[in-house]
Amino acid sequence: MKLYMVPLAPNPTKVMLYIAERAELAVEMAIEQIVVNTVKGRHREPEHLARNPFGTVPALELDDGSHLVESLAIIEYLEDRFPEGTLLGTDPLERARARDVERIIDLRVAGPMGAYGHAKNSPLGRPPDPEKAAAMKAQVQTPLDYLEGLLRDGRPLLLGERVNLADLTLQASLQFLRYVEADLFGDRPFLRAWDERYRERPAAKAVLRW
Ligand SMILES: N[C@@H](CCC(=O)N[C@@H](CS)C(=O)NCC(=O)O)C(=O)O
Repeated sequence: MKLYMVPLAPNPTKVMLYIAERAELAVEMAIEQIVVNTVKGRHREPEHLARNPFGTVPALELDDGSHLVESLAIIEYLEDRFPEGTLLGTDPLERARARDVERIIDLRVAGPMGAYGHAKNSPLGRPPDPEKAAAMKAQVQTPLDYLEGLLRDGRPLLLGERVNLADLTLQASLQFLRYVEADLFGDRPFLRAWDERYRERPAAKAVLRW
């Protein structure tokens, strides 16, 4: 299999962290990682559009040459195909809680965080937009409070002792914020401690560049 990705972007980073975390559990999925240079616009060229008509990364090329183009579907496929030591767990409620938190992060935090980063200091050269930055900052307050609340019981990671998809999804967005030198955590000491802790993990050290 081949993963078409670009290192800084949150959705590919989530999948890259996932592959690295599974490798730490000795699950080798033999996925070649190939950079699509989005800064040079390669994701909008025919070669990549043939893989993914929506022109986004990541895209996972399967052994039959077909592609999966949604990061969550890619991860769930890999969970199902390599079921030893999965990150989502095996108990139905455990899996549901993990997906619940992952969806909250992806739908309520990741989008506004990305938009906030671009509004503050866009690496794509978009002009600063203080009004949009303020609106995005306001949007993430309730979900960040929710995540801070989860960690307040002393658990090391978002779902407990074991690393979970939720940790990867949040960390993938945070890398982008770090790159643009922005911070949205405010006065949330548990999230800050979680961030430091997660970035000490071998998988994080292998994947995160910022
Ligand atoms: N829902 C998709 C979103 C993919 C996506 O929007 N990827 C971004 C990078 S994080 C991208 O390729 N952006 C380039 C563009 O939209 O032009 C997923 O979860 O994989």
